[in-house]
Amino acid sequence: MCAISAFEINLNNKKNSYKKMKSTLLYAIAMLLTVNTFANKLIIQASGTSFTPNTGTIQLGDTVIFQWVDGFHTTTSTAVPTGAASWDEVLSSSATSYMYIPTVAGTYSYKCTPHESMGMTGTFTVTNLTGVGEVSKQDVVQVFPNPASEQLNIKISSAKNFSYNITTLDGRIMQQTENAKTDQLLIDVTAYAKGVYLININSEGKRITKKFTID
Ligand SMILES: [Cu+2]
Repeated sequence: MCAISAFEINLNNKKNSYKKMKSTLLYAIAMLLTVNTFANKLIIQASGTSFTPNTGTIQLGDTVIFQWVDGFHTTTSTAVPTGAASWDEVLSSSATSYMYIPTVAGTYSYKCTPHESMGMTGTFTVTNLTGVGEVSKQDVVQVFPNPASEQLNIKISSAKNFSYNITTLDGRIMQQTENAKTDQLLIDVTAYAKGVYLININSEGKRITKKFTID
């Protein structure tokens, strides 16, 4: 939102280049919408005797990917927030990545079991969705039935403009829509393969991610 304010000031100062600035502004808004539409990834590489980066902050709905670079390692949780899943996975030439999607905000600590004594540990922090307002409450968006097989209902109790996309767990976009304005969506999922998907809903700069299953 700061970027938009800066552009607005520029618009007032340079009226003769108004048209050019306007198209730049629209482009910037389009880019913001595009960026907000995707869940982010925190990629943590395991190499030598360290994780890189070994700290980081992400939002709920983002994905953590541990990537093997060399050697033999594990990624093993040592502390997770209450209600979050722990993990213990090998990272080696035959298991080169492990993906973890936090479902609870808080601080997560992990280690590499063989190299813990050499300081091969790390943490990441998962924050609730950015922005202020009621839309960050999980019950504002209902996705049902779950699991679904033919149609998915999305009910949004604050009928604001929103955009959404549906992705696979590894981030492949199944479909996306900008500027929906309704309190209920009916999505045809008959063409979806069985599995777990994420629906990311953006409304006024806030994001909610819900997981659902197709069976
Ligand atoms: Cu290691």
